[in-house]
Amino acid sequence: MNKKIITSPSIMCADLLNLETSVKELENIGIDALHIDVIDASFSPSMPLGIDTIKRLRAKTTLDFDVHIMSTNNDWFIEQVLAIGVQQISFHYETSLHADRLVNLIKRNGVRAGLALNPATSLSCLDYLLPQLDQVLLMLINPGFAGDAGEKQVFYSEKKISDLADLIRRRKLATEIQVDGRVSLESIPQLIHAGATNLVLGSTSLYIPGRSLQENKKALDSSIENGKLKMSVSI
Ligand code: S6P
Ligand code: MG
Repeated sequence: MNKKIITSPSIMCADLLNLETSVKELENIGIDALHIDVIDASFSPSMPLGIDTIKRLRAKTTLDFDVHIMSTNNDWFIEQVLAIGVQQISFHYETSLHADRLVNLIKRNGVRAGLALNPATSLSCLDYLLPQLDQVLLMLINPGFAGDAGEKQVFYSEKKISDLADLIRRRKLATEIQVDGRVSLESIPQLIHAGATNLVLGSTSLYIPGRSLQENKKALDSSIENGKLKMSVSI
């Protein structure tokens, strides 16, 4: 199996004072979607991007917008980003009273729907919703704390990814597995081998400080190739 690995740079790791230029650079090096973190400061203590910034960015690029909502008020944020015109929305299971209803709302608007899970959240919450989801976003760090250098990827990342990949395979679904949080050049081969199909790229891959975006992209491509190789050898 040679499944495409989707690359989703996390825009909050780009130069926030020169967003338009940063997005043009990403267009030039070739990536699949912009991962846009919407954090409300209540879910976790940060707020990198506001709704109006995302709205203005929409006018500047045709790249797909892959929105990751980290909020205690999913209904409001989902309505806001639907109005902007985005291609995929993931929201957190942990803050959803009516997850099924929100998935239906997103899909009714012709947008791909994803459910995001905190590292410690069990996959059992997917029992009934999985067939309706376009992707499951597995957080590999505690969401919203990416700026904290002490925040490490959880040790059970690969186990959780491969458990989810098994579940998807057994149920004959095509759900993407997006991984987010310290998805580093070093860990990417193992994450792909475990079953990750969509990589959120931040300070440990595409935005490693002190190197150009082009240099990081080259290293990223080879890391992804290593992951695919690892996978084909073990089949
Ligand atoms: C915040 C958010 C993430 C980060 C990403 C950064 O938790 O959901 O998308 O932006 O984790 O990547 P890295 O490689 O710096 O951890
Ligand atoms: Mg994210």
